[in-house]
Amino acid sequence: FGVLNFLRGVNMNDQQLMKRALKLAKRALGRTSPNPVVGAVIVDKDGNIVGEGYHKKAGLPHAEREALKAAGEKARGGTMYVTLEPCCHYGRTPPCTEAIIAAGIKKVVVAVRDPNPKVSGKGIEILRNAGIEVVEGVLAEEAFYLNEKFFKFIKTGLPFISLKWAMTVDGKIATETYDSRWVSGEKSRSFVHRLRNEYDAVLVGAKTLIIDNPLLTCRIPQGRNPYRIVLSGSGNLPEGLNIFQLEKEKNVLITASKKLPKHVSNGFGHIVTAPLGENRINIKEAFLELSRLGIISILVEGGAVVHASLLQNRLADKAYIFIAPKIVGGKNAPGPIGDLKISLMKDALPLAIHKLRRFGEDVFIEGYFSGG
Ligand code: AOF
Ligand code: ZN
Repeated sequence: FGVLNFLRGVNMNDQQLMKRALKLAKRALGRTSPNPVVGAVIVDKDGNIVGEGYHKKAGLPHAEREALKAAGEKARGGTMYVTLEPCCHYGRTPPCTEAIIAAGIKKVVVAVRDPNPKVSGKGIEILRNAGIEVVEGVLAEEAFYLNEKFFKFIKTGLPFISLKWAMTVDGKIATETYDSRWVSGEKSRSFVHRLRNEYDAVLVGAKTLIIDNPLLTCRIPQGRNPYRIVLSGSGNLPEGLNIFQLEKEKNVLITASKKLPKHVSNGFGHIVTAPLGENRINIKEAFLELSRLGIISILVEGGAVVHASLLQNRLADKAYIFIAPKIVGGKNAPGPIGDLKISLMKDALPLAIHKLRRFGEDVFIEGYFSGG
């Protein structure tokens, strides 16, 4: 995922129009999986916006077709700004390149190439061969990060995995008695709900599920609940958990057990039985299965053992870290990451910091792991 820099020589107008297309795409964040979010804007030869559109859901028309439909005849001779290279294949929907050519679009400005091997440069080539001018790389970096989940998934078949934790400045996610309500402040916690709205699934380990008994829902206006994935090797979960009160279809259990207690098999709409590897669940195999449900991104909300095994298996891509200006101390108070079998500092896993900001009193870090 190297940093993209195609921005030289791009005029402001192109950037502003692409920004508008990105904004349209963002409306559907968390709604289009396993497809990307895409936005498109069409301007006529005088630069007036004549059509806009975005991709709303997998199986529905692509952004380009939505914008073309909105523009109608006014698209002829115009320029399309689109956040992802137009597709040229028959998927659930027909190729956008055909629609763009048929509509008489003269120029297409693309933010990033589509990493989908069925497209990947071929869409642009088809447009050029049809005599359409194509400009690439306008706001490429923004467009890449907007679809980072899709980029990872389409290249690897694995979901994009983010670890999220809140800790005190002395690195504790709870006190010695495992009290953790709350480490971070209100603003941090409401940001987590925005993340839940954009990720296909939230995942927790059995221990966290039992101790915290969380709902794992998205509580913002117009939000939608992600799938709730529980990782439990034994499948031995108590009755009466809060998630059992919620929509069963969205509860997913990953387990190694083939014999589950009745209340557990009844409590989950989907059960992924993963093979045991080195007396731990083979998480990677289980994750590959999740694309069946359209899950291409997972927000992992603890605990320490789950975080550690995802890091050890090189499955984690990103971290969202909230640091609260509080100290609780305690030799036995838990930290965010379990054992990684690292004894020397030189073997520490690096985190590339991408964003730093504050939520109220808290400090917030967004960073990437390498090799994810
Ligand atoms: C989208 N929305 O606006 C664009 C996409 O199965 P299909 O026909 O929906 O095709 C999905 C692929 O189309 C997707 O993986 C990506 O490569 C390409 N572009 N997809 O869902 C869009 N422009
Ligand atoms: Zn398309």
